[in-house]
Amino acid sequence: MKIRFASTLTVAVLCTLGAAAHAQDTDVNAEKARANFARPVVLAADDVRAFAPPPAGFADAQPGSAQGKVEPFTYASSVTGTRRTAMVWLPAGYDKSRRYPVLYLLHGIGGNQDEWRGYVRAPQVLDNLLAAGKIVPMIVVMPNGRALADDRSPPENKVFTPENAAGFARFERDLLDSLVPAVDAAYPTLKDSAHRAIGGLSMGGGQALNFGLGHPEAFNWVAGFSPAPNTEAPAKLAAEAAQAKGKLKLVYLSCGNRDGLINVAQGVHRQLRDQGVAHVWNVDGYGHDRDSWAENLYHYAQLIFR
Ligand code: FER
Repeated sequence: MKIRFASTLTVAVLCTLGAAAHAQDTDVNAEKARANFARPVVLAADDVRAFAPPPAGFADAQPGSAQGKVEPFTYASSVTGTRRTAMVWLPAGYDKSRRYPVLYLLHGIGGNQDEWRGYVRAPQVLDNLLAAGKIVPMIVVMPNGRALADDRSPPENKVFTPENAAGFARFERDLLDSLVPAVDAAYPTLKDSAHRAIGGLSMGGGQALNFGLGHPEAFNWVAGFSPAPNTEAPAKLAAEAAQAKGKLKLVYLSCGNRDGLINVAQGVHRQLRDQGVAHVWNVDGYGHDRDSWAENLYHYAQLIFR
């Protein structure tokens, strides 16, 4: 009896530790997600805009802006054993004899490699910025961040499931071991961490913070836009960021002040602040939607690779 109790306790403790480390994998369901989105927003004095809003039309195709090219890129994933597809934006004037820094943009829980392109209109934002001379010419990779053999966007009733969320956690190794090396082999990239940035929206914001701050040897520019509850514990992320201080060039955090998930970003911001890690903290007036993500891409893209 005693032994049995002890082993049950051990199992319980191990399970608890496991759940804490991977809360995002095991603890996901639609009811919980609804409750998270419905949380009341409580704003502090420093939860304010860091930038003036972009000019009207910044995310629309403009007659004066040369367009980059968006193409599919497939690579072999060591995580899923399948070939997976990312979308790649190549800047207007792309020249294979030059070398470019690379920004990786990660999508949300229901999205795929088309979300940044189609829903957020990232190519239009980037085309306009480049035409205005406001960004460094760069290559932008928009992967599928759901590292599952079937990585299609799930039907609505399967979005908030442990299986779908687990694919987002598994993407860490896919990104580091398969995608980044494949991109660096196929495109004329600058292959050091000072020339590699990561950013993501919502579930992808959590991934970008988790993977980026955990791997300063891979990414020196890190952004979470409206990061979701898959975000690791803020104290852990801030400690990683503090440790990476010499390498990290920018930590960028944003959220809308009408987004029920803002407590996630606020938690990370406050830990970064309290642990003395300089960062951008931009709270705009939007909800959990493309308006916030397009604007924050506009701001973040101008700051990287400088
Ligand atoms: C949750 C609420 C939202 C959650 C994830 C999300 C993992 C992600 C939203 C998105 O990517 O848009 O409780 O749990």
